[in-house]
Amino acid sequence: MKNFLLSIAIATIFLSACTSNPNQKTVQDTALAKKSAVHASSSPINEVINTYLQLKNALATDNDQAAAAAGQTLKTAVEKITPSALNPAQSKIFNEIADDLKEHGEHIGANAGNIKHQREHFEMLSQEIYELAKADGKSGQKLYYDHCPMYNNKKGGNWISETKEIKNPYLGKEMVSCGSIKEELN
Ligand SMILES: [Cu+2]
Repeated sequence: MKNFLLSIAIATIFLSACTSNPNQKTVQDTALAKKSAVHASSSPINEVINTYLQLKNALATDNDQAAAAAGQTLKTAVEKITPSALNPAQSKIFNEIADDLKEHGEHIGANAGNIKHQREHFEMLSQEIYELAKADGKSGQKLYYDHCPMYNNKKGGNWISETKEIKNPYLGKEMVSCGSIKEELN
């Protein structure tokens, strides 16, 4: 009973933290649009990460078509990587997750019209991109590891972002500013 009451209290805190304000959102959207330009980079790992960021931004605006296109691009970007060209830390992680990255890219690419399923793959993909981004520590690109407490019936979900502002790829326009920064990378 005590635990039950505690979880209600926690849920209430999350709910109030995530209440969307339509007026505020418009101002935020404009500010975010100006800041969302993704850094260009020559590193093959960065190409994968930047494609992931495009996918994340598509999901944050509920754009399943753009998400599908980014998913396909991500798969292609992963296929282009030669593991031997990476540094040892990167290539170890890459070899472990390459097949999963391609699978998630493929499923997201094939599921325009089913954004719920795209987001399921995105949640798993985000964990792998997090590990890859950590192994890519010298890229110089500032990234944020964000957390949404509400996704998937409050099991929560994480994602990587290039902006300090929260743009929630799981809840989209409904509650785009819901979430918090867990960790800053690079
Ligand atoms: Cu699938």
